[in-house]
Amino acid sequence: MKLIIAVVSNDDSHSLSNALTKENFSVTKLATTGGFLKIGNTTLLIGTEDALVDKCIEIISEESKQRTELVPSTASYDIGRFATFPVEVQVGGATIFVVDVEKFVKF
Ligand code: 2BA
Repeated sequence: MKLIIAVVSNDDSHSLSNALTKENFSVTKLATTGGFLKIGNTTLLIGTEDALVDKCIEIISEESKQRTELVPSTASYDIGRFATFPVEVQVGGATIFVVDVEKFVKF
C-alpha cells in the first residue's frame, strides 16, 4: 500500500477531491500553507493500493493542470491616479509524494 501526499492549489481542491472520490479513492483534505509564498494551499492524503498509484496521479494531473490566468492588478501613475489592469499569473499544478505504508489499520 502507498500513501500519496499531493499539495495542490485551493482552487483545484474541490473538483479534484470529487474526481478522486468518484473513482473510489479515499481522500483526506488538509488546509495547509506553503512555506515560501506563505499562502494557503490544500494537501490531500490518499491511501491506495500500489496498482492504483498511477491512476491516482493521472487524475490529479488532469484536475490540477498548470495554467495561466488573468488577475486584476493595480498600478499608480505619477499624476496620482490608480488604474487596474490584468496581469498573467501561473496557477494550478501539483507537488506529489508517494510513500510506502508499513501498516494500515482501520477500526
Ligand atoms: P511549487 O514548487 O509548485 O510548490 C507548491 C507548494 O507545494 C509549495 O508552496 C509547498 O507548499 C509545496 N511543496 C513544494 N515542494 C515541496 C517539498 N519539497 N516539500 C514540501 N512541500 C513542498 P510554497 O512553498 O509556497 O511555494 C510556492 C512556489 O514558490 C513553488 O511552487 C515554487 O515555484 C516557488 N518556490 C518555493 N520555494 C522556493 C525557493 N526556496 N526559492 C525560489 N522559489 C521557490
